[in-house]
Amino acid sequence: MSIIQSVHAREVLDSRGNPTIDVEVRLSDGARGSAMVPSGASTGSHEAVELQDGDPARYHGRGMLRAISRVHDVICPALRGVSPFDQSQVDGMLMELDGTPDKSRLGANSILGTSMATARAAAASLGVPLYRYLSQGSANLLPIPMFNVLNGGRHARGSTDFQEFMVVPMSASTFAEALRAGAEIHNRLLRLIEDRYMYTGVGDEGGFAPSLPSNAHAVEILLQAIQTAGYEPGRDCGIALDAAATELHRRGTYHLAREGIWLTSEELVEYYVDWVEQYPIISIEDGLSEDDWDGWELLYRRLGSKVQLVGDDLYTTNVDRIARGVQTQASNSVLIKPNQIGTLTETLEAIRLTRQAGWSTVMSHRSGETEDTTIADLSVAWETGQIKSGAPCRSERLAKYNRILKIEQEMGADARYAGRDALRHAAV
Ligand code: 2PG
Ligand code: MG
Repeated sequence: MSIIQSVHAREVLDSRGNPTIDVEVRLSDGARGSAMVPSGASTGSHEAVELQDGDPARYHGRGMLRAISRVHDVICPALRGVSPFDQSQVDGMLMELDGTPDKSRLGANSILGTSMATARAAAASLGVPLYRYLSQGSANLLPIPMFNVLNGGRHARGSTDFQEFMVVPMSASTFAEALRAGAEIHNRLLRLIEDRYMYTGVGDEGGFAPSLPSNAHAVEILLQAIQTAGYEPGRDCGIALDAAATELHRRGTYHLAREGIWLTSEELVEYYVDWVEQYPIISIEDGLSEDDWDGWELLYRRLGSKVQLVGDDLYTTNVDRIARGVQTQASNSVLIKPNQIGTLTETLEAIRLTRQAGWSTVMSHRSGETEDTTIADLSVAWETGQIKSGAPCRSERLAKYNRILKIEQEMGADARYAGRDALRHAAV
């Protein structure tokens, strides 16, 4: 059986032009696997740590040389000779080598890069695609995509307070059709924004970022784009929000700067209730901030029976935090970001726990991305049912959607598309 021969890391740049790490694992049979790690902007404070150099003379402190030396000096010698086919053993060794609860010694970036590259090398050694390797050939469910066509918050300063306005094609019967709907709507939205605001710049995730008079204007213009593209809002397409409310939270209240208002948790929950009554909103992510557990419980009581409520900063893909959410009924869905926790094994544990609770899962990219497509294969292998990877615009976003397109074609008649069924917590 083939064994790990070497682990090598290099510094590359992500979609914001910031350094990130690219790890390559080589096996004794000549097979190789490599993976690049993404990076967030609206990061939750409970996330595993991305190790950066902190040297202001290089990339303003964001260099990856320390993370690279952790791979070469600590990880590579320890993994040499280990089987790449036992992912949980490899990940367990990485966690032990790190020895901290937040992966701050080796860095979640060094660890995740190695974890993903190991899986890729193992799949390459067996000559199978990653999704098939990770599911032992059993997975055939393709996720429903959430396209972030309007960007705000930290991903597009000067645009909306809420970070993401996503369109979710619900009536499509294949992933390819859903992607077409997303692209057509994105294109119509471009025309509408051009006509009205003469501004067509995009944010970090490829969605437009006009300076709109209010947050509600974003929903209104999106509804119009859905209609002019020939789809019916609420029937064909729903709207999903990521408020990223941790970023709006200051001294116990939420600041909506666009509207010049400060809201308590209770008032913000009523704000959402109002929107859900007016608009076809099927999913709200991070409606409240990362430690506002009481606010989350209230939101769940008010909207949990008709809207998917997704915890991102709240859970940070961490089983302890998800367990607390399940116990207190804080939401009904979890956003899954491998780099928030640091290994593939822990990511899968988070998915399993979420599913056991009867909740839904959404696989997610980060705002700082690369051409790496691992999350596309993970969403299929682990049947997350949903994925968000930004707008159907900019290649680091499309790389993931295009990868799922190819997987759908490769599966042929065996492919099942999650579609509306994935949105079981949304009254659609
Ligand atoms: C989010 C993500 C991805 P970031 O908040 O869900 O869209 O953003 O990577 O900046 O945390
Ligand atoms: Mg989020």
